[in-house]
Amino acid sequence: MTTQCLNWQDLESLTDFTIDRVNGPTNAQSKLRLFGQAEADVRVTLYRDNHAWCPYCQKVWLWLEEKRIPYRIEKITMFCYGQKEAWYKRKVPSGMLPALELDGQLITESDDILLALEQAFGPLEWSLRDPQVMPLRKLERLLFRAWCSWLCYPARSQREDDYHREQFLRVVEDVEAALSQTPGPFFLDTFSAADIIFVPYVERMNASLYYYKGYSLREVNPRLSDWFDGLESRLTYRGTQSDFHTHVHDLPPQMGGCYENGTPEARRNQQQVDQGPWLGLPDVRYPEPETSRAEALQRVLQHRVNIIRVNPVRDQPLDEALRCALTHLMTGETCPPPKGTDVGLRYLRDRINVPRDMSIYAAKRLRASLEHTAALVGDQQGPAIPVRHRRDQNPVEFAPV
Ligand SMILES: N[C@@H](CCC(=O)N[C@@H](CS)C(=O)NCC(=O)O)C(=O)O
Repeated sequence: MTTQCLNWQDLESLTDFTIDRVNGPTNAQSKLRLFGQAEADVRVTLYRDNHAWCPYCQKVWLWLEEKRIPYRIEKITMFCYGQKEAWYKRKVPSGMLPALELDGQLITESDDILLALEQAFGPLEWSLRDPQVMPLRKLERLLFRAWCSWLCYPARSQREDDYHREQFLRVVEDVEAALSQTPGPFFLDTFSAADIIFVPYVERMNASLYYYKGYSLREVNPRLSDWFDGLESRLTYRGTQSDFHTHVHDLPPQMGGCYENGTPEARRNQQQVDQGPWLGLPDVRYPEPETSRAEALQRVLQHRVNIIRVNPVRDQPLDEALRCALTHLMTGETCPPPKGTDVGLRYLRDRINVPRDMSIYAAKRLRASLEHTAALVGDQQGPAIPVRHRRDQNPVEFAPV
């Protein structure tokens, strides 16, 4: 059914989504985490990247959340999407992330940070230096290198691509064997620092190989599949979890390039990740929460002035088009947007970031409504997502208004 789109006030009345960012579940928007303790108990400040793209930051972030250590969060701009804050460069001249202050002492390098945190607060089940964890850390580095060799260099022939694929799959077999040493889904008897070491890059491998190489890590490896399911049973992980669309477009500038192999599977996967349908992608398996649409709406309402200002279409037509998409999101009713706004709706569809902006299902629902609404007036895609930098994502454009 075609209908008139709702106004902003009507839309506001359709969401009461709220979470406790200080004491509630892990989420990317928090600036302070207390876990029920007093602010005076905070001994830690984590400096992490504004968009939650940095894998090393995710490692420390997840560790602090699992241990429920009270901490403050300062968000820093990465070189690939904007200018590094001068005050941060005075603190950390290289500008590298993450960094952490513990009782006023600055620590850089994610593994050193975790070791210092272990010393202050005790290990997350097993220390990084535990003889059971050390070989797993080595295995993670082997997997990382095999992934880079396959993804981050252009293959001169199909044979060369196949060779790197086989090398990677050999290490994956070792990972499967390591995971099968315990009856549960995790590397050791319970979720621990050993899993945290693997989380950031295995999440990025799952996304990037699906998209650029047509290889579905999570679907074809039973132990890794169980491992992902085990991670997703934890609210801590869900709060840091990204999605395929975000990763496949944040990795190229960070890795210095990601190279596709042109297989029919890769082409099909690229089409789905970029243009939907987003539900059903193997980037998430836990059931969709009832609040996903209300969450997406609440997040757009919070930033709508900037969302409209930075859009290539802008102003009144985009304002109306966005309300059409949000009406579809919340009511399921089709609202044709003004002519020529398909580009603007797709521009936004391509720039929703998980978990920076919202959680994974909220983003899938919002992308679907933006695409559904755009398709009513045209098939023009938005400007291509840059691959050498992501200055289209400069956070200064989203400073609070
Ligand atoms: N070995 C370091 C690596 C950290 C690292 O490479 N950080 C990157 C982001 S993933 C960085 O901060 N680069 C500077 C920037 O992109 O602004 C660690 O484990 O902490």
